[in-house]
Amino acid sequence: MSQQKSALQQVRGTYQPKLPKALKSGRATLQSGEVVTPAAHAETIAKLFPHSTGKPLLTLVEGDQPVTSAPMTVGVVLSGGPAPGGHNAIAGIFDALKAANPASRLVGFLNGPKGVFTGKYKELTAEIIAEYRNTGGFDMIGSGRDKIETEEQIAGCEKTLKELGARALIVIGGDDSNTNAAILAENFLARNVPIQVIGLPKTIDGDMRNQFIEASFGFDTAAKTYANLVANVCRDSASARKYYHFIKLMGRSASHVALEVALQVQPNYTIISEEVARRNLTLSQIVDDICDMICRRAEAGKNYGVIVVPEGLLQFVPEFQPFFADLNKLVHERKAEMDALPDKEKHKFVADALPGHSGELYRSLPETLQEVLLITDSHGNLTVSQLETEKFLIITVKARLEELAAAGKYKGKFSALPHFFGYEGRCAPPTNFDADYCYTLGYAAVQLIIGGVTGYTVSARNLAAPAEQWVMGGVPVASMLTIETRKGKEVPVIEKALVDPDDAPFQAFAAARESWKVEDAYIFAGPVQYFGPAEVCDAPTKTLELESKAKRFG
Ligand code: FBP
Repeated sequence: MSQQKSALQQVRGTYQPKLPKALKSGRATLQSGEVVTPAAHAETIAKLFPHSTGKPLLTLVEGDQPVTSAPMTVGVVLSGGPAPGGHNAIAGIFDALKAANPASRLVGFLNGPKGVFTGKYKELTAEIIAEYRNTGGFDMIGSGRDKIETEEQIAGCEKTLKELGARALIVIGGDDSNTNAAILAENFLARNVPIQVIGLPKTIDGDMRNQFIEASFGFDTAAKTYANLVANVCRDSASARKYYHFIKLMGRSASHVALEVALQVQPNYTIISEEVARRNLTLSQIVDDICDMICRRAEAGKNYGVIVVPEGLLQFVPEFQPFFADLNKLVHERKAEMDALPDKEKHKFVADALPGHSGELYRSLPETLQEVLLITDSHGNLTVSQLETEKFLIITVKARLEELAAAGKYKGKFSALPHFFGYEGRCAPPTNFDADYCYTLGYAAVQLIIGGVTGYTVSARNLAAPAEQWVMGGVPVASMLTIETRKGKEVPVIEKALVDPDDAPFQAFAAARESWKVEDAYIFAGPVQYFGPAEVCDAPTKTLELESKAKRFG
């Protein structure tokens, strides 16, 4: 990385993240609460995680004694896609370790979980940490999408951690990575290996959340960064008045990012995948609704506008659901045969091998979609970031508008441009919220380690309030697990929290969206601000604000 720093980077490097009161006091202690059990498949999960189930919720409260510890070595690993604030999480871990005992050490595993089981790491010194405070990205130690799952991988982790004399491993990741942390913790507990494993909730997708973890880190910065970009496109659209912009936003299956951007910016149309599933909307119904808006805007003399599309959309469209199930099965059962074929033949092979309607649907898709649909990541997730859903929608909307024009029902001009905003936001410098939140998560993780805890994810509540009032603690990972079919097998995973159409954020969007269709009601979010009034710089997301007002988290 470049040694040169921008003026903003230099000043921002000196920002001291805010900590909640209990942590700031230096006397945080753990208070046990109720025992929590999984909402579904409780018995199966108890059998798979006998040593990690039946554990209580933990809350960090201000105690009487300063937090101290014997010198210890802790390892940290970043897992999955980057999310703004990862470096601050590591800085929080470092500072908390040193505050408890200046002789403690922090080791960073390189390039994701593989760094743990293959023993690739570096010691994180005060100088290294100082370079990365309040910066975006995961480049301090790198990340990766490998899993820690097989016996060999678990044995590799144990070997590395024992060689280092590590007391604990902190896994910074999303639902899949925290699940892996639970597997590792259970394995160590079962064999009396004295190494603790703690998870931190990371993902810009905002889908690793529940009543104990109100937000995953990185969502705030990523959504605000995209909101600024989408608002800029809205203004360009209203200025040039000649394009429809179809903007796909990252977020994997969940539409939290799209919904948050819609609430912040009020573009003309936003698709929410979870609503599509709830109302069983077919692709042609979605397209008809978009075309209806385009016709109405044309009548008002507006042949431009902005349409936001969540990247996971196709997985929620009812006619695509059996298709994805068939495809998933095929890709995993006949992978070797497929891999041996050149692309063109592979697509024909897939179309022929898929049953009935699924085969026809696959055959009807553009080649770029056909290709991407065959790729999954190491966790069995579809690589939706590469699915050009926005282009597919443009083609489909255009075809429908031509039919309407031929029938004399549409007289406008349709010129559309595709965009995809994802990588533009995942490594943005963290907002004050994420800078504070990540630092706090890291700081809290160390308190859990000192408290002797393992198999927990750091929990965070009251996040819509100022940082001083956040309530941190720990939630047993096993209590957040459910059973899902991945790569054709039933496996324990943390359930992804999708947008709930009954919750306050979607309800607020649904109540307002009709008036955004023909009016240009755009709100210009503006770039993230780091210096200035708290209402500008420290504001939580609309999602958190609305949920907190509706007392979603009680
Ligand atoms: P995770 O936080 O779950 O790792 O994913 C974040 C994300 O940005 C998703 O929104 C996106 O679909 C995916 O990563 C893309 O990552 P990749 O480029 O590795 O496919």
